Amino acid sequence: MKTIVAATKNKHKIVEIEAITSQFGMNIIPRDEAGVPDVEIPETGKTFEENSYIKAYEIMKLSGQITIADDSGLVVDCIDGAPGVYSARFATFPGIWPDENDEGEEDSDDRDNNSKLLRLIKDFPYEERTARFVSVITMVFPDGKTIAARGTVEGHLVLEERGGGGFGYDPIFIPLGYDKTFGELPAELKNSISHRANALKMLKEKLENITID
Ligand code: ITT
Repeated sequence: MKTIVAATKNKHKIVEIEAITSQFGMNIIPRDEAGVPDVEIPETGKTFEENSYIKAYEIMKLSGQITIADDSGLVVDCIDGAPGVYSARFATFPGIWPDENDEGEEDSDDRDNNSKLLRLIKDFPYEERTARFVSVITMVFPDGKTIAARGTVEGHLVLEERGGGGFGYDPIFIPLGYDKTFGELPAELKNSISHRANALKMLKEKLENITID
């Protein structure tokens, strides 16, 4: 397999994607190392699949190389699936579950996103605080051929942040079958059961069934 460009600008995702794919012998390089200029790709899609394709296709055009993108997020059942595709922008995206503490900044950081989510779910009992992480990985080849794979991991949310590992919503997410959050569990464990791991494993299976020039 040739070198594959990762379309993401999120350093945590890069580390996880490299750790997971190194086990299948894929050689991933971040977009900046592939000479891709520091442009923002607008995520205008309404689904993880649409946004994942937009990012992979645009970065493939700029790099001229096989590219993968990850579009991911947390889907929380008791608040109608929010933040979903708006996970990275939850605390500041206009009109998405607005709350009086929103500051109206362009980018939201993990702490603001987590505190907004915790305010919204605080009155729900544990058994109703079910959620899943979703990752859609799309691989686009220079000839336009596209392969996409969706991975999920189910779990529950806790009402205070626990652990300093991972990123994003990890400190409040307990994967099903465990009693610790992704922020507390070792990175190797997260990388063996996560939504991203499941999507990348499925992508690998799909790649084994197609012919690549
Ligand atoms: P790129 O678009 O450059 O890849 P991004 O962080 O903006 O980076 P997304 O639009 O896919 O990526 O948003 C993903 C958000 O979902 C991320 O910022 C976290 O808030 C959340 N998320 C995704 N995977 C996660 C994980 O493994 N652990 C915790 N939070 C996660």
